[in-house]
Amino acid sequence: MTVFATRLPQLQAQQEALLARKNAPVLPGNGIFLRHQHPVLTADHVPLNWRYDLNPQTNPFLMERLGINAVFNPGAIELNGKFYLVARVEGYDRKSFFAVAESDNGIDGFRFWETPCVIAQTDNPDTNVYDMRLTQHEDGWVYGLFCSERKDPAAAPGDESSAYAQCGIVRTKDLKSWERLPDLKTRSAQQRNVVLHPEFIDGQYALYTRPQDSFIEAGKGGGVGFGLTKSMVGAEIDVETVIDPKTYHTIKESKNGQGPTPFKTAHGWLHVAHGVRNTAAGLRYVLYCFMTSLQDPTRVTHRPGGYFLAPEGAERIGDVSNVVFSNGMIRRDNGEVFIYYASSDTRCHVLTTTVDQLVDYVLHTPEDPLRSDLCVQQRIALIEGNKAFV
Ligand code: M1P
Repeated sequence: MTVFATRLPQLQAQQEALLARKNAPVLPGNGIFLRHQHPVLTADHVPLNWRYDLNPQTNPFLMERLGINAVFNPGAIELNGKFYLVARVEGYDRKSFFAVAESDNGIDGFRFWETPCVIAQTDNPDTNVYDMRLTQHEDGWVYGLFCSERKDPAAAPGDESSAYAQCGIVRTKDLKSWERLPDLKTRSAQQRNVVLHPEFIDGQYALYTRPQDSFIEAGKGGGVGFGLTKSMVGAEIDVETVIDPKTYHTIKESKNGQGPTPFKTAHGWLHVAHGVRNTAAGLRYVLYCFMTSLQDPTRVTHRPGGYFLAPEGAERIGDVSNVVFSNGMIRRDNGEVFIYYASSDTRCHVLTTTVDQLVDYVLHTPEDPLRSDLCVQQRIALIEGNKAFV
């Protein structure tokens, strides 16, 4: 038996077992959401024919010639009863691209479609694309807003690291053909984490932005911004207002950014975002929530203190360790909410919860009082209130 003939059934059996693996919630959870036992998508879920040359003549050792490093930061949408993730798939060459994976229940059984998404280029080709946010807009299109990264044209000679991030835009009706629109224009030096609001505001398209000074550092920028544009074809934001700023000695003291598309509740728009702080071990990314007013989406009405989700256990380790990041969330008609998140820029997971739980969490969790002595008072009030019950 040749090496090729021995290895192929092994690889196929291993992958089929992974794809068929059932997921289950980790009980009892924290009352806010349930984590699940297994990641929903990993590099090992990527079809073998995207990674291996399956011709025994040209690849007798069945080498993985175009390896996949990570699958993370997926956009998410439910369409016609199916669940779709548009994942960031990153090759060994560090370039990422988008690919759709489909599941019947949103919890397990995700399988990639036959080929990755083909995204047309603008006049200025993207070097790298990532972190697509999908928004089913009331204009009838599904928009995908993503980060388009290119080498910083102002980089000094010899500087091969400085990058320039802007917001790329595509739209689709079926997740199969993607119409590329011109990149978003804003007055900010760099843009990442741009998300389209699902409804018109004052007859215009509303976008959450994240203005920042340089590729990694938010600098004078940072915070979740908000701006309006008349059209998504040649989208341009003139006035960008920071509605949720980064804040000293909190989970978002270095930078923050809107996560998935927010969804509407009776009490306001419910947002999941990421907050970043710097530590001796590097940047730490966590998720947090906030709510904005239905009448004025630039007004934050509720800010539960602290993080909503932090990396735990095996989630803490990966390509960029100590990171959880989310840009995909599905609010189902039956009130369930699935939040997709990636851990350490390596793999994708799901959290399940409900609109009722998230609203209760956001409305009734106390705000960060921003000082230790006030945190002690907050905790003593909780202990005192509990005396009748313990
Ligand atoms: O490596 C962690 C994350 O870093 C970036 O997040 P931000 O835009 O807030 O700096 C993004 O590149 C994201 O993809 C990545 O997960």
